[in-house]
Amino acid sequence: GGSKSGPELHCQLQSEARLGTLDGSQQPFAGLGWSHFVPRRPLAPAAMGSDFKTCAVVMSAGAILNSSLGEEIDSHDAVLRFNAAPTKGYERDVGNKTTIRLINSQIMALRKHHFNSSYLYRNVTLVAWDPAPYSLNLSEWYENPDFDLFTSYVRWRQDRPDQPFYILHPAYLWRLWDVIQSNTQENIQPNPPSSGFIGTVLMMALCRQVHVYEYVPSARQTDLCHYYEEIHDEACTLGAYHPLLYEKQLVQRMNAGTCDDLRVKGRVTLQGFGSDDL
Ligand code: NCC
Repeated sequence: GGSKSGPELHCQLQSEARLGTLDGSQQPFAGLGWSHFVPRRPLAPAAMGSDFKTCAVVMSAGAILNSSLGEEIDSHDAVLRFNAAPTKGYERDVGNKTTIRLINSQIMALRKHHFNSSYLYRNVTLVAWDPAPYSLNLSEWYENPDFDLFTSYVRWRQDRPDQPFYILHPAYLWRLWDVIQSNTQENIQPNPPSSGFIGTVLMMALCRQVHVYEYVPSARQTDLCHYYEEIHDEACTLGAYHPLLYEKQLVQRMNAGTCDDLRVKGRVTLQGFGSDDL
C-alpha cells in the first residue's frame, strides 16, 4: 500500500534496509581472499575519523546552479557526492568538501571517466555499486557484472590500501528496492534504485541528521540534467531506468523540514537511523 506516514516509512527503512558492504565472507569472494582485501574497518563514521552529526547529500541536478548553497553544504560534518560530479568551478553552488563519493560501476569501467587519474576519486571514502541479479547469485554477478567494477577495485585496493573503498552488497540495493515497491501502488521497474536514493539512505545510516539537496526539486527545477554539463533531459530528474519518481515520493514523505526549505533550497531534512533519542 502507499499509505504509510513519514515516520512509519522511516521505521520500515531503518529495520529493512540495514547497510551492507561486501566483506569477503561469501563466495566467490571468500575463495578469492577478499576478506583480507576489503577495508578492515566497516563503513561507519569511525572509519573516517569522526562522528557525523550533520550530513549533506548533494544531487548532481542542474537545478542546483545559482543556488549559492556551497557554504551551507560545506558546513556539514560530512558531504556525499555522486559519480563524476565535480566541485572545482562550482564551489559557490555545491561547495568543495567531499567526504564520501558514491559511484556506480560505469565510473570504474568506462575509460571516459578516467577513474585512475582523476582527482575526484582521491582523498575521499569511495563507495561503489553495481546491480547484481535480483536472485543475488554472487558468482553469476562476479562473472557478469553490469560494468566490470571488480578489476578496478582489486587494482585500486592494491595501490591505495589506506583509502577506505567499499562495494555495496547487492542485497542492500534490492532491500531498498523492496521498500520502494512495497510503498508504491504501481509495479515499479525491476531496476535498482538510483545512486541518489542509495546515497540518501546510506547517509541516514551514518548520520544523526541528513540534508538532501536538489533531489526533490526546488523552484529552480530545470531540464538541465547535471550542473556540470550541457545535457538537457527531463528524465534525469523524473526517471527512466531507475524508479526515480517513486524514490523521490518516499523521501518527500519523510521530510521533516519546511516547505520553504524545499522550495527555495531544494532541501529535504531527514533524521538518521540512530537519532531516535533526539
Ligand atoms: O546522473 P547521476 O546518476 O550521476 O546523478 C546522481 C543522482 O542525482 C540525482 N539526480 C540527478 C540529476 C537530476 N537532474 N536529478 C536528480 O535527482 C539522481 O538520484 C541520481 O542518482 C546514477 O544513479 O548512478 C546515475 O548515473 C548516471 C551516469 O552513469 C553517471 O553520472 C556517470 O556518468 C546515469 N546516466 C547514464 O547512465 C547516462 C543516470 O541514469 C543515473
